[in-house]
Amino acid sequence: MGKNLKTKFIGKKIIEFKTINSTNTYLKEIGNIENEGTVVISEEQTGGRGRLGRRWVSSHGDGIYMSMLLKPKIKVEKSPFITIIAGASIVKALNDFGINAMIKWPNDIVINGKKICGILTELNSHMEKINYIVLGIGINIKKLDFEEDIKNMATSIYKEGYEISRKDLFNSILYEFENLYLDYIKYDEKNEVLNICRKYSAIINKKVYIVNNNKKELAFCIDINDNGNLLVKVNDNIIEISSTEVSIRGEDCYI
Ligand code: BT5
Repeated sequence: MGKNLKTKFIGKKIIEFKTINSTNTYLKEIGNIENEGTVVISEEQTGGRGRLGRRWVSSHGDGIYMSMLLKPKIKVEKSPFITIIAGASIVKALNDFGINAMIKWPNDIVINGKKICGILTELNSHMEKINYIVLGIGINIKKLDFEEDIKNMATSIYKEGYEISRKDLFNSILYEFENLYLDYIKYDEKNEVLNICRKYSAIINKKVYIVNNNKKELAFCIDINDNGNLLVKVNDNIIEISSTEVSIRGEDCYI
């Protein structure tokens, strides 16, 4: 990994594993001593993690399991947008390879309504200062069989009829991410990210369930606003939903 990478600093150092519990957990342990841009990648994860203590199935050789270290000099409250930037860069990279992928706001990428990718952003901060952010990305590339509990909602790029080299996709995601990330942290520029998120949204103009702490509410998705938050209509009220800690589900399917 890393050959032909066109980035300025992301992936200049890549730490590769055959197996590891979780690339996010590992990078969090060394986050203070490594430079911004360091990437950890593994062939498999034995304890891959999703959000809120959920798991991420990461079987050997079937996908990309990677984490990158970021040290942006921005306010803590501006950090959730980094997940949105990651989603935009992944969906752009995939579509540029001719893969018809969409974003299920805020952190899933789907093909034909099923999840192929999840993003887990973890923050280490002290008072109002960000020490570092670990941005974890898991992508199903070749996996054909999924366990019973996720069979109906999970798929892979290959299973949906596309072929792509793991290395090309990795390089392209890092490149797209770096450009959009630098625009955001240097100039607070979000337009391109928002345009990508709107263009490839799997939920705008659709009815979905908003799931939060076991509460499930049917809502109509109107737009993603300039903060990267979702605007929905529930019983004639327009509500803004922040990207932290909610899940979205389709009316009668995953999305
Ligand atoms: C996520 O959480 O989607 C974030 C996944 C992040 C994984 C990367 S891999 C590299 C880095 N190191 C880590 O340890 N993690 C990151 P969430 O939105 O909570 O979704 C988790 C849910 O997705 C699970 O509860 C399952 O229902 C489903 N799921 C688990 N494994 C999956 C898979 N391989 N493909 C599709 N869906 C899966």
